Amino acid sequence: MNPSPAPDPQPKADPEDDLLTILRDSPSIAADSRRQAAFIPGDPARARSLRPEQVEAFNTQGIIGPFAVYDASQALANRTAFDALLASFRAQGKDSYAINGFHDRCATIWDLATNPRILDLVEDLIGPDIVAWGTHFFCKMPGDGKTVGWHQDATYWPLTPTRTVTAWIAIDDSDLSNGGMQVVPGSHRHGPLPVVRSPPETNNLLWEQVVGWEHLGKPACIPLRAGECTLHSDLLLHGSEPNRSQRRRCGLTVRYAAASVRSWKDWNGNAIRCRGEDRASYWTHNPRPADDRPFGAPVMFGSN
Ligand SMILES: O=C(O)CCC(=O)C(=O)O
Repeated sequence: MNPSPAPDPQPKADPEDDLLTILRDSPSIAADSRRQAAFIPGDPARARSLRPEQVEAFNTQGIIGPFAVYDASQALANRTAFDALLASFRAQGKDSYAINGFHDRCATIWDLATNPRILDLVEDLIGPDIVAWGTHFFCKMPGDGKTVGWHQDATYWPLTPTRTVTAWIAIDDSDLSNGGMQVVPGSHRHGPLPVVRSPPETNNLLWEQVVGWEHLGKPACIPLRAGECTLHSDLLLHGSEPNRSQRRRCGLTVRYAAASVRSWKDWNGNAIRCRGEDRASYWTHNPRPADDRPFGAPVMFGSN
């Protein structure tokens, strides 16, 4: 009997085709028809605090910084205040990521979120009408094994259009060796990217990450001294590794949106109207709390 003819060799897979197939077939919560998800560039011609080329850099890279916001003694005061907040959360049995959405109850956080220097920078990127709708300390303790999987913030936020800029304000010095945030510059221009579940062993603080992120560009980390901040787009791909050092790495993220942004899930309820106008009075305004009351349930807006 004649042996059956050998099957034609499979055409060699093109890695780019593979990536496109993976992207196309992945379960995704990234694309949502309710979200107008396209990067909205800042206007370099209208920049007042940033130089026009810094606005251009934000438009092309999706992140700019570092910016020195607090001097050494103010940075120390920020850290001391955060240490006290963390101690009270830990006394309630909570972990170092639990301080999420407490700007309505903690003057320390409210003051950080309304820092005029940061608002000046943000204004040049999203315009003069600014609300801060979320705040979250990402605090990696020494030796903390948690990662933050590669993600785009906008995926997790029921907000449209994608016009939120995050200030990542360093409470501690932050760099690659203590799990500093990494970004893929330019990735904000890909629009929403599909995500897949992360296996448990990745110890991902989020539960999933962007598929094929490693094909989208080379990761970069902007080292920050305590008191400095970066500003990043809600479509920028970013994440972080475990803290393999003995140095704590804490940063406060403040989410600033143009007041014209809308939510389809009532995420307008815990904001600070920071600057300019909110003509429709859409965003609630939390006035400055008298002191720090780090108690009660977290408002889990934007836990990523
Ligand atoms: O601080 C980190 O490691 C991640 C921060 C982050 O995911 C964010 O700013 O959205």
